[in-house]
Amino acid sequence: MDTTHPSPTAAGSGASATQAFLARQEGGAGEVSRERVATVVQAVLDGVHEAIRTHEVTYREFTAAKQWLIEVGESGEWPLLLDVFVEHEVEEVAARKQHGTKGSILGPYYLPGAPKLPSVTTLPMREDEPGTRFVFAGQVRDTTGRPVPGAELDIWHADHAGYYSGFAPHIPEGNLRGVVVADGQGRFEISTVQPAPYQIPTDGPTGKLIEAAGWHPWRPAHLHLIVRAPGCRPITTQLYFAGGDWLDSDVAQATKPELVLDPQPVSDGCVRAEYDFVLEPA
Ligand code: MBD
Ligand code: FE
Repeated sequence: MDTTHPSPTAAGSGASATQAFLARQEGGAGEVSRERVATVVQAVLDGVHEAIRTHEVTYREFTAAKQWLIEVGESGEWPLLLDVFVEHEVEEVAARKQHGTKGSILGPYYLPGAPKLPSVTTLPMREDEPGTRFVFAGQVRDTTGRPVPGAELDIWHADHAGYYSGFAPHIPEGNLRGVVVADGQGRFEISTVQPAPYQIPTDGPTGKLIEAAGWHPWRPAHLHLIVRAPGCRPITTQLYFAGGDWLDSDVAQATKPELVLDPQPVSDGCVRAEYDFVLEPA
């Protein structure tokens, strides 16, 4: 494991995720019925009460929890915390009714509006972008096996040190992000660099909780993708790397065996992996 690079700061990542979330305008649950609110919120409260009874939670602990929750909000880490510890369960429930390529969680670091790129392309990167050159190629098909021409692969990933552009001050805007438009046969070939595992920032409340509980703060190296095409249900997913650190102990519990790439060496230190996506009708 490479631990030589500096740890990302909470201010640089977790906090900016609140801005990104609010900018996407996903907020507002106005259409949820009273009955639904009462049922789900009561179930959540029942779980909290049960934990308090079972573990005889003290006033000291209750006060510490309040203090910590205030810090989560003030530091802007609600998206980070919820995506790390809760989103995987929401995704698995949604996946019960889905066909095609397996989904995974969106996470806190998606930025819409990345530039469109041709089907054979290199992701925007620094002139001296460090890391192993990595070519990711494949085809997008529908559930009947037909190619999906012009499918879009909205892709974003961390750099070789685990930092995301837009969420780490030293990375240029738009780095390692793009919307790749597949060709008439749904094919694509994306050149980039291999991402490193991601470490939850240790200096914010999410990191402090992880440390206080003695858990580890790591996600395995991954690519994020939203694959979309007209008439198809978009797939939000992630792809991982065979043999990589933390693959079997993702802090966000978002890995699936079907979502693991196995890049092979091709030429002068470059690796290549193929993956085909299957979209179901919308
Ligand atoms: C990430 O990069 C990520 O993908 C998730 C789900 C949570 C925190 C950081
Ligand atoms: Fe991520």
